[in-house]
Amino acid sequence: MRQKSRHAKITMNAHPKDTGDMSHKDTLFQCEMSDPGDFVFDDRVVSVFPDMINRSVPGYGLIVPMTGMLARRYAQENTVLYDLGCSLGAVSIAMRAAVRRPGIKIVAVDSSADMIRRLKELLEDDAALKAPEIRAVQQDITQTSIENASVVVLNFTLQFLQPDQRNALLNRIASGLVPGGILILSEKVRFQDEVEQALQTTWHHDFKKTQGYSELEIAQKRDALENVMKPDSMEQHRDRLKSVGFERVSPWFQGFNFVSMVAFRNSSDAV
Ligand code: GEK
Repeated sequence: MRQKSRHAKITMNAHPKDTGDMSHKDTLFQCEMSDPGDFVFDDRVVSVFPDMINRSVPGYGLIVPMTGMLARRYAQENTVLYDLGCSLGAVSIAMRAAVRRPGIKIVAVDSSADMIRRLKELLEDDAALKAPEIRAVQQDITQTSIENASVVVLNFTLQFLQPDQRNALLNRIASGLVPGGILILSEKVRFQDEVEQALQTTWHHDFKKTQGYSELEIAQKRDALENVMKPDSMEQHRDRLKSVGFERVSPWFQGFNFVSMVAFRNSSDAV
């Protein structure tokens, strides 16, 4: 059943005021390092996270509020909305602002203790918007039980799981969705065609340069992410989603090598 009430205003600011005031400019990879090490979501990253993700992921500032808008359409009364790999809760906050259904619960999960600690502080400070409650949980999403879900969001998180863990998570998400429920999956993708891969990577680096990152910062961040973030191709995403029972996969956004898609259990739910 679709909502008939008038639409809530959907903010285009991916991190509304509640995450903005403590966020600093990302300068983590500015100094030359002999070995940048593996990227970790620790306190240093938390303090610059909104700036970092907005300047690194083309379209992030659009994807977050549009995820709220999609959640508004597909959220069902007395169900749970999951934000898996929530970081500072931008998607949860966008869903809370957009969704108008009775009995909704929002569960925001992240394995980083620093992220969850900061998210809890932000939610406590946030006196104006209390309902529905956002439950912030520190947990590895491979362990999260997904039950009675109408909307599950993986916003740039699946890519951080070991490739052999991705199928099992998507399987559990598919099983935990109520009829008519959806998965919103946003990922950095790689391209099977080498020329396309080179082209999109160049354009992404150009984007980062327009955002003020230097060649050194781009190179050092790329090295730090190399072992921890392993993007799949669109073909792999489609095949894996189909194999766990999502009949329809509808991409709705692409900004260079960053893609967002909606996956439906039943094609008939899509219209
Ligand atoms: C946003 N969705 O702002 N279990 C739980 N969390 C994890 C795991 C795991 N196994 N692996 C990584 N993470 C957010 C942005 S950021 C994307 C997501 C990025 C968490 C990790 O701690 C981090 O907070 C998040 O996934 C990825 O819309 O930084 O490119």
